[in-house]
Amino acid sequence: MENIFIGLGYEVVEGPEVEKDYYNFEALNIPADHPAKDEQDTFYVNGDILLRTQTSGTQVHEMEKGKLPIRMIAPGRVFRSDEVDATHSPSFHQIEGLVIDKHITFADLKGTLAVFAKELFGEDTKVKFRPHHFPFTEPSAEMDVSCFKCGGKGCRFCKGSGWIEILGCGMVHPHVLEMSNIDPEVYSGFAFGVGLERITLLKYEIDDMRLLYENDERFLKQF
Ligand code: 2NM
Repeated sequence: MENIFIGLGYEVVEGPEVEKDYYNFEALNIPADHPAKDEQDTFYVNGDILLRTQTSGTQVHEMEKGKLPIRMIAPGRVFRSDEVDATHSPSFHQIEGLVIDKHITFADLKGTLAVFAKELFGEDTKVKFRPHHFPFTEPSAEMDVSCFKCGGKGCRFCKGSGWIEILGCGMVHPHVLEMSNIDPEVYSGFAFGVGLERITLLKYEIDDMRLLYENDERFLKQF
């Protein structure tokens, strides 16, 4: 995935796994009463410091540097207070992307993510966008790809629908730009977030996420 975005001219930027509440939530327009901030969902070190629940904080650090345009991805480990089961782990990985420049539109988002999907799942892959809500983007969407197992006819992987949900995305909320001292009257941008384990399980037909973490060589040697 990094290579796909490097090929599109993106920079790969890493940031801290232990983060301030401000960078993980507040600067991303996530209000104090948002359910994601609950201690049931987020691991807190203390009232102000936490284990990042998304890599977006890395994007905020980059926006604050004041060097524009930005074309970056932020890969890395994130943490959520979830019980372990076949599809959940308290620690997993994401890649989030951010582009900010003059005249960036939703068409740029769609074109970029369509290229990403084709490179990852094959040239015949189709994409579709469904309206969604994220506090940090407006408008927001989820992107589905045509099922890469059955080509869209419907099978057990896509639960008969022909489509598989792959990522969340949207146009960066003007308030998010403002909070990082970027003028939303001059600049606009798009952002997206992909869960890496989810895509890995789908792509390699692995039915239990725990297999990825157990370090059993009999499993790892298959790839
Ligand atoms: C997602 C979905 C939509 C996102 C937003 C930003 C930032 F920093 F620009 F505000 N970074 N990543 C984003 C947007 C992440 O994950 C599902």
